[in-house]
Formats: sequence, C-alpha cells, structure tokens
Amino acid sequence: MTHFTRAIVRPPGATYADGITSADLGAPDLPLALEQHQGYCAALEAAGLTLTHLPPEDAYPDSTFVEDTAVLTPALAIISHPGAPSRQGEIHTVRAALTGFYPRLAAIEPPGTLDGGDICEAGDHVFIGVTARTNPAGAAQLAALLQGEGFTTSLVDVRGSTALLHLKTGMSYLGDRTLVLVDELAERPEFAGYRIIRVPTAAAYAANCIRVNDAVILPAGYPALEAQIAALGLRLLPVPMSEYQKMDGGLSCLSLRF
Ligand code: CIR
Repeated sequence: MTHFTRAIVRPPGATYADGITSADLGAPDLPLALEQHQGYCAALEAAGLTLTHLPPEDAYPDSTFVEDTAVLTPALAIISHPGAPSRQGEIHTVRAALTGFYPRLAAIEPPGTLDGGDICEAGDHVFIGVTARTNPAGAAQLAALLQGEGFTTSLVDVRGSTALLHLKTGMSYLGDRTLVLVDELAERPEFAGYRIIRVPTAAAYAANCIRVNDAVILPAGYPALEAQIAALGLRLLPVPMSEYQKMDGGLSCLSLRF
C-alpha cells in the first residue's frame, strides 16, 4: 500500500449550494460544511498527512471535490478533464499546486473525459470506472499512462447504474487485496479473487472510504462497517459528512492524497 505523506484539499466556497447534485437531501448548510471540512482535514492529519490548503474557488461550486481533478501515482500526476463542463476549469489551480510536488505531469485530453472519483487504485492494479463522467476515450488514455508507470488496469463499466455517480461512489480499496463494495458491485467478475466487505444498500454511502497509512477515514454513523474494518487491525477515523452527501460528494473526493 502506498505510504502517503501529503494531501491537497480545498474548502467549499460561497457558491457551494449551486453545485451539481441528484441527492434529494436538501440544500447544504455552508457553515456546517466548513466545520465538517475542518474535521476531515484533522482526520487526514491524524493519519500522518501534511496538507496543502487551496483557497475556495467560487466560480466553481463543486471545486471542493478536488479528487476529481487529478489521478496521482508515485512519480506522475495526471490532470483530468472532468466530465461535467461546469467543472472543467477546476483543473488549473490544482495543476499549479501539483507542479510544486511533481516534476512529471500528464493530462487527459478531449474528447476524453475523466473524473478522479472513477479511479480506484488497488496496489499495483487500478480499476477505471466508465461512467457518465469518464468516457471510454478518457479511460483508455489513463490506462495507457498508468501502464507506463508499471500499473495494470481494468475497466469497470457502470454506465447502467443509477446509484453510482462515480465508480468509487460504490467501492474502496483497503489494502491487502480487500475491497469495500456496495451490493450492486459485489458480484461483478472484475472483483473476483479479492476479499470483499459487502456494504448493504442502506449503508451504501460509507462504501466510499479511504485507507490512509494505518488508518481508514470513513463517514461517521456506520457502526457495522466500522466493526468490519477494525477487525482488519486498521485504525478508524470516522468523520461527519452530511453536507457533502447532499451534493453527491463521497468522502474520498475531498482530497488528493500522495
Ligand atoms: C459533482 O456532481 O461533480 C459533485 N457535486 C460531486 C462530486 C463528487 N465526487 C466524487 O465523489 N468523487
């Protein structure tokens, strides 16, 4: 498992409630979202990371979801071309921040589109989701770049799903060939041979969690999943995420970890 030392984060801005959402959970409360963002940052720091805080960008209501703007490997940063036109301008400040850490950068180019939330790194293998946001051309460009960095890749086409905005909306990799999967993904042949922690539909939001060094950061309020993760010997760092769930945001998408 990659040892992470850093993460890039960006708090939601004043226009946060204008972002894209399909969740029917009401408008987000910005002060509470900012408080939850601080809790999320504290969890990343508790897992050992040093944070780079980008300033809010009100021109891009969804720009707090920085994970969608890049795919990071140990030696190469790949800037995405987000699938939602309203999000494509988010990449510029992220690229500028990554330039300070990565001597080598690449980019997904149109007509390819790709959101980082569709990319699930599982050790030397990377699952690339094909969704409404990541098209086959973007997936193919990323696969070629990752193969050049020594990764194997496979595509997971979830365009038939109404519940999964991104592939990682429904899955996470915890290390040691262990995946957290929502019911809908649990039987897919792409994941045969992995140890699977299956998350029932009622707890589906928690399937998007992140392994960071010896810890797992996961949405607060899912005790059954916490118990299964604790049984793996991993430290639990639960964080409240309600104001991000309202905007279709998974926990992973609030940071770029490297
Ligand atoms: C969007 O629809 O693009 C944002 N409202 C949510 C993006 C969440 N990203 C993620 O889970 N990787």
